[in-house]
Formats: sequence, structure tokens, C-alpha cells
Amino acid sequence: MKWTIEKLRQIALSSNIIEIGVIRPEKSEHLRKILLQRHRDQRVTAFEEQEIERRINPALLMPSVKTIIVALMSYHTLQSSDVSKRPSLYGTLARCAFGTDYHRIFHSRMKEVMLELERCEPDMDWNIYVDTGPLVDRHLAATAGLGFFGRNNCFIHPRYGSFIVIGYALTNLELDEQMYASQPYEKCGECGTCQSSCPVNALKIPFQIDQNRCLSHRLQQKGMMREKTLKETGVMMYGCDICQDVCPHNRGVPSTPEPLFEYPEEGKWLDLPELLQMSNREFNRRFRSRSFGWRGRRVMQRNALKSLGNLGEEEALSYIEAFLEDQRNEIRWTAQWAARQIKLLEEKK
Ligand code: B12
Ligand code: SF4
Ligand code: SF4
Repeated sequence: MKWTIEKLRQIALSSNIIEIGVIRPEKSEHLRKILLQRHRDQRVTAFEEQEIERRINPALLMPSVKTIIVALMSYHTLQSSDVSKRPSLYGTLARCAFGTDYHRIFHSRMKEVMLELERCEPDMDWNIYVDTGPLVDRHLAATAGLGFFGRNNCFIHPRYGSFIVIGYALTNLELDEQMYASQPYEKCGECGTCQSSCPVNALKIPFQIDQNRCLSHRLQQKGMMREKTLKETGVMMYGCDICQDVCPHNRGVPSTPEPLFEYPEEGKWLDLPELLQMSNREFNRRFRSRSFGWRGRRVMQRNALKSLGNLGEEEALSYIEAFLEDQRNEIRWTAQWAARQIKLLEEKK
């Protein structure tokens, strides 16, 4: 079969993938330097592969790999911003957590593409990764020439903006030489709005987020939160979109062609008393299909307690009180902080 990028694109589009590209599985020394610097600055998170060699060498993941097919999906929808259904005690989510987990949707769409290729190439092997693989997803997308880096550290597609996710497949299929891209990193302009909007100054050095400050990271970490962080995260429950919401590249962008990314209106927030009263089994049943489900009930309940503290409504006290003697340190401590916070705010009223 004579493959071309146009043919690949057609197949991808019919699976609602907005962009696709092809690169060679080359080791990148440029990426090694970036990763080494991150290690030196102690900016490496627990949510990524720690061994640099495994992050830059695709052959360690699949010895027979000849090609990496890199793809983008948008999760941006133009749904209404009706908040009338919002409960009185609520916490907020980032867009990537509004509806069904993007890992699931993307994986199944990418699988459709790979099965279509396999129909013509029966000997081909492939493995799909969305977010959870050891390689550096934004590096792959940039090398494939699918967009550019923002000062907010996000990867931006010229038409769809940055509310996009990246997936890729490693395969032993060898394609025509002219299909392979090898683009240098491109960057956004100089506006800097994201940097001045970040509430915790995590974007002081452009293109190099300080994850130790980033609220998205802190909300995902287990254990106790520092008092400063309890306040700074307000009613956020999972993820932070501030540095993307302000970016001009996200203004007027089209909606995703993927209908599975549409969400029920109540997908944008969480009912905090309900979450606090859920058993583990109920939590898994309700949220297994959401992108925050993997973080588990314990982290989400801690985040619910601190969100209630920040809302400062007296009616929340009865829900918080159930956790004041909890055996889990971070839950008990956060509940005590939240109760104090509400009383303080009530006194000020
Ligand atoms: C760990 C992780 C996090 C951590 C740390 C983030 C980080 N930037 O490292 C935390 C929890 C903070 C996080 C937050 C978010 N994440 Co995250 N995360 C990851 C994960 C698992 C690993 C990231 C990683 O490897 N970092 C290592 C560094 C070296 O790579 P990088 O961050 O991509 O940085 C690149 C640039 O900094 C660039 N660079 C460095 N120096 C310079 C200098 C110049 C001049 C230029 C131009 C570029 C440049 O090179 C790096 C490599 O290409 C990836 C999935 C994956 N396996 O790659 C998802 C991923 C990066 N996350 C993703 C998402 C959606 C998010 C959030 C939007 C979620 C949310 N709403 O809260 C935020 C975005 C925060 C932000 N402003 O970046 C998407 C990004 C999509 C996009 N459009 O960019 C990814 C790619 C998952 C996916 N497959 O779609 N995430
Ligand atoms: S807000 Fe401005 S500086 Fe930040 S990523 Fe967008 S265009 Fe770049
Ligand atoms: S995700 Fe939020 S906290 Fe993190 S860099 Fe962007 S604005 Fe700052």
C-alpha cells in the first residue's frame, strides 16, 4: 500500500482526530538536556517516568519500532455556560475533566485508525499511548510539526488552540521517507498574559513550568496540603485552566468534532457533600469513567473539604464535622482547617 500523509489524515479525521503526523523513533539529545535540567531543578513529578533514557529512546518501549504516529484530539466544546443547576456547595473541574475520560475516548479512536492501517498491512505491530507512556508527548507532537509551544508550557495547535490532548502509536511499519517530519520547536508570541495570570507564579520562566508551584500538580499530589495551598486552590477540585483560558490562541476556536467529548451540564462541577458521603465502591462506580477517577476518593475528599472551607458557607459545617476525628491525617487536618475557616469567615460577615 502506498501511504501518504493526506491518506492518513483522512482516516484520522473520520475518527475525529484533528491532526496526525509521522516521525522517526530517534533519540533526542535536545530532549535529554531539557530533562536533565528538570532533574537538576527538582521539577520532576511522580506522574512521569523517572529514568531519562526511557523517556528519550522509543526503542526501549518497542524494539521493532520504525515509526511513531502522533495525533491530536480537541476536547473543547461550545456548550452553554449555564450554572443554574450548580449545587450550593460545589467544587470546580478543569475542562479535560468535564466529561468522559479523554484517555478512553482517544485510545479507542486511535485504535480505529491503527486497525484501518492494519487492514492493508497485516504484518504490522503497534502499541498506543495516551498520556501514560514514558515518552514526552509534547516533544513528539512538536517534532511531528503539529503545532507550537506556549509560554504557559502547553502545546498549541494553530487552529484548535491548546485544549487538545496528544496520543501516539509506536509501530514497526516503515513509511515513505517523505512522510517523516523532524521539526524544531516553535513558540508562541510574546504576549505573556498567561505568565501574569498564573496565581502562583509557576510560569516565571517561560516554557518551563515550575510544577512545585503549579496548582494542577498540587491538587493531584497525595497527603497534606500546605495551608497556603489550601487557600490558593479555592474551590478547584482537579486541574487548573487559568493559563489557557487567558491565551488568545484559545479565543474563537472551533468545537471538537468528537461528540463523545460533550458532557452533561453538571459535568463541570462536583457536588461536595455528595462526594464526601460516598463509599469507595460508590466513588469508583460514579467516577471510574472520568479523568480524575484514577486519583481516588481520598485525594478528592481532601480537595472537597478544603473547597468547602474556602466557600465559607455555614451549611457546610455538618458535612465537615463528620471528618474532624478521621483516622487519615490529611483528611482530619483538612477538615479541622475547613471548619476553622468557615467560622472565621462567618465572624467577618
Ligand atoms: C507530569 C505531567 C503534568 C504535571 C507537570 C507538567 C509539566 N509540564 O511537566 C502537571 C500535574 C503540573 C500537569 C498539568 C497539566 N497537564 Co499534564 N502531563 C504530565 C505528563 C504525564 C508528563 C509531562 C512531562 O513529561 N514533562 C516533562 C517536560 C520536559 O516536558 P513538557 O512539560 O511537555 O515540556 C516541554 C516544553 O517545556 C518544551 N520546552 C522546554 N524548554 C523550552 C524552551 C523553549 C524556547 C521552547 C519553545 C520549548 C521548551 O520542551 C518540553 C519537552 O517537549 C504529560 C504526558 C506525557 N507523558 O508527556 C501530561 C501532559 C503534558 N499534560 C497535559 C494536560 C492536558 C495538562 C493540564 C492542561 C491539565 C489541567 N487542566 O490541569 C495541565 C497543564 C499545566 C501547564 N500549564 O503545563 C497534556 C498537554 C496537552 C497540551 N495541549 O499541551 C499532556 C501532554 C497529556 C496528553 N497526552 O495530552 N501535567
Ligand atoms: S497567553 Fe500569550 S504568552 Fe501565553 S501561551 Fe498564550 S500567546 Fe503565548
Ligand atoms: S495550570 Fe494554573 S497554576 Fe499551573 S501554571 Fe497554569 S495557571 Fe499556573
